[in-house]
Amino acid sequence: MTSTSPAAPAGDGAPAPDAGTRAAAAAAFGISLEEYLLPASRRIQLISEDGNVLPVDQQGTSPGHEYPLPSDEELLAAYRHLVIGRRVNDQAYALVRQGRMAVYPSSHGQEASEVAAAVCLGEDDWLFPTYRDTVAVLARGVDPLQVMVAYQGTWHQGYDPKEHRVSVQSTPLTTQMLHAVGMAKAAKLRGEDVVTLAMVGDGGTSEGDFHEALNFAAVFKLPVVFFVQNNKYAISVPFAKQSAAPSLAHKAVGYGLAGERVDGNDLAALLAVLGRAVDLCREGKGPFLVEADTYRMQSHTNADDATRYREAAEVAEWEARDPLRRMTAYLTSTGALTEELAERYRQDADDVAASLRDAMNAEAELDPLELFDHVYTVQTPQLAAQRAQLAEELSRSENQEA
Ligand SMILES: Cc1ncc(C[n+]2csc(CCOP(=O)(O)OP(=O)(O)O)c2C)c(N)n1
Ligand SMILES: [Mg+2]
Repeated sequence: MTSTSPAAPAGDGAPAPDAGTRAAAAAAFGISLEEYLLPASRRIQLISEDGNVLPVDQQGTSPGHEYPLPSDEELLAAYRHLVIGRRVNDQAYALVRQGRMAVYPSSHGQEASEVAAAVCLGEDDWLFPTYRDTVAVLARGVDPLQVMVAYQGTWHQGYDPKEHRVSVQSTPLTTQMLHAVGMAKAAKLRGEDVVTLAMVGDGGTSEGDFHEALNFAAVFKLPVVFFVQNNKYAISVPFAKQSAAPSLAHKAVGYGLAGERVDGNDLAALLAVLGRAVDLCREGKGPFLVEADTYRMQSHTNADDATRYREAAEVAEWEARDPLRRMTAYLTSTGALTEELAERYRQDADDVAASLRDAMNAEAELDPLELFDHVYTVQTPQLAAQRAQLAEELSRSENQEA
């Protein structure tokens, strides 16, 4: 991702004091610190809902908040992950209905936000996803089978966080934001060039951890991008009951970090905004808060029934803003997405879905005693007794079957 920062205004040639700070970033953009910290007055959107580039005066940009359109090449690479993500979500829903997976938090409608969060990072950067963000984890290159193991109800996450620099998908809300801050602080102390990106939902911004993470990151000028997917619901709680702030991106200024709001269903705008946020963090001008304006099209998980707390008309309104259809229309219109390429991506998505199906349909060989294995380095007497009791019960039932 190339930096979109304009060159610093011509000066006397002397380096600005504390050149890595947010004040230096504001000066380089030719705007005040407050203008740098506050989001642009409207959310950033580059591509219309029917797949056309918006006229510049409708993109929501303002001086210092300008975002060039990413190249077709960048968009195509990310688009492939959108196609796979949509297919994986459908497959996971089927597997839950068949009793092969315990649960799946839907990503349908949020794929552009999820994919952009993963692809805006460099190889050495770290992603901190939530339970919702499977598509982001996949876009980071983690093996789909390893990702899905967690939703089968096994005790482990399935993938090695260090291999792909992707933390475990956090279910306790917002804890991952503090982990991302801690990782960034450690990297800074070691002099390593690492940016961390923490994903969080609109509901998660009401947790105390959100406050602590933003404050600590801003005070210590850490290279962290906080990425809020405002999908308008926290299970059944609508956004109107979550926050009275003008936007979640506005929460940044109070902590002294920069915020921006972006159309969370516009892949191009997301890549531009998140890409710039990552670049600025890398230059020492972070941290950064980005709010994606998106929508959870399906229920919270398969265990939830969204028709009990929201209207079909609202869902239909968001259907028209679908991120996948929008990018298909745009890339087809530029000629970048040929029918042949589209077919290849569909085939890639079908292959991932088929391998998931095969793996999940195989009867897992589970050892119930494994439950006790990795809880303590030295097992407590109580656990040892419980393990012995279970072992005895299992051998009794095996003898009865024999
Ligand atoms: C600390 C904590 N409190 C409560 C929960 C229960 N819980 C699970 S998901 C959820 C809603 C989260 O909504 P949001 O942050 O908007 O994320 P979304 O599910 O919409 O992606 C809640 C309250 C939890 N997992 N962790
Ligand atoms: Mg939400």
